[in-house]
Amino acid sequence: MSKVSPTETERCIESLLAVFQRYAGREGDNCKLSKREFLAFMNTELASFTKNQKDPAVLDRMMKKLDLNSDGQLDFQEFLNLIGGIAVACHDALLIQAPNH
Ligand SMILES: [Ca+2]
Repeated sequence: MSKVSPTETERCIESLLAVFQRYAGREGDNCKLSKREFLAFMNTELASFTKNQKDPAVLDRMMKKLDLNSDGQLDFQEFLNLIGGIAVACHDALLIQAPNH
């Protein structure tokens, strides 16, 4: 009997969970991203974004803004706010490129 294969959306969610766990599991609390884990994530997974940032304090400010409960770490909800924000920015950029759609 073959298992029902996951949908595209389910695979996206699984991927986000897997990526979060991979970076959060590097040190300390494996359910939260420390500052170093956040920087590793940004510089590896979102390198196309980070390499265009001339100001090294940008990531510091992002981390502070994302850390809603100010515990110095990003939990999965806070991480999803980052992903959601980037997804919205990408979506907006697509709308600017194709104003008739
Ligand atoms: Ca936090």
